[in-house]
Amino acid sequence: MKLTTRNALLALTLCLTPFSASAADHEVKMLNYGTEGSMVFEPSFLEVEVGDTVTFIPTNSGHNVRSYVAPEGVAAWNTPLDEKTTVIINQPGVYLYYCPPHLMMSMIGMIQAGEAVNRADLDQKAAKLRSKLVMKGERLDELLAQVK
Ligand SMILES: [Cu+2]
Repeated sequence: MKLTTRNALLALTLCLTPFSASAADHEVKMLNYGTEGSMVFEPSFLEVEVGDTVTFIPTNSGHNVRSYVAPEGVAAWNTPLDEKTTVIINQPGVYLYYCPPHLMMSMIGMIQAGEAVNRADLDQKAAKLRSKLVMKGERLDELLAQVK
């Protein structure tokens, strides 16, 4: 009897392992100067799978990450300043975030997981955000153009 239970547990473990092994972590650096200019997230656009994680790395200091658009049911994030923080992307859709100290300089980024199910909400909120981008506002248009 004991042996049967053990075998059943082992079989279950083997079944679950491929799923947990497929979740990837993606790194986004917070930079004062990057290949796309000053005050940037790099890469600024990420395509991930649902279940993946994204880790924000404070390569330079003075930055943090606040979620602005996220699919329904996702808890908002507002990471501590200068702290490496990992978020789990557990709902399909598009996530738009920014660095609060450098919003005017368009320090923004986007994550797409699966289908862009919240596209209408994204476009509506992005239009509101656009008016707050004093410099390099075209970065938002470039990110929106990458949504599939
Ligand atoms: Cu910043």
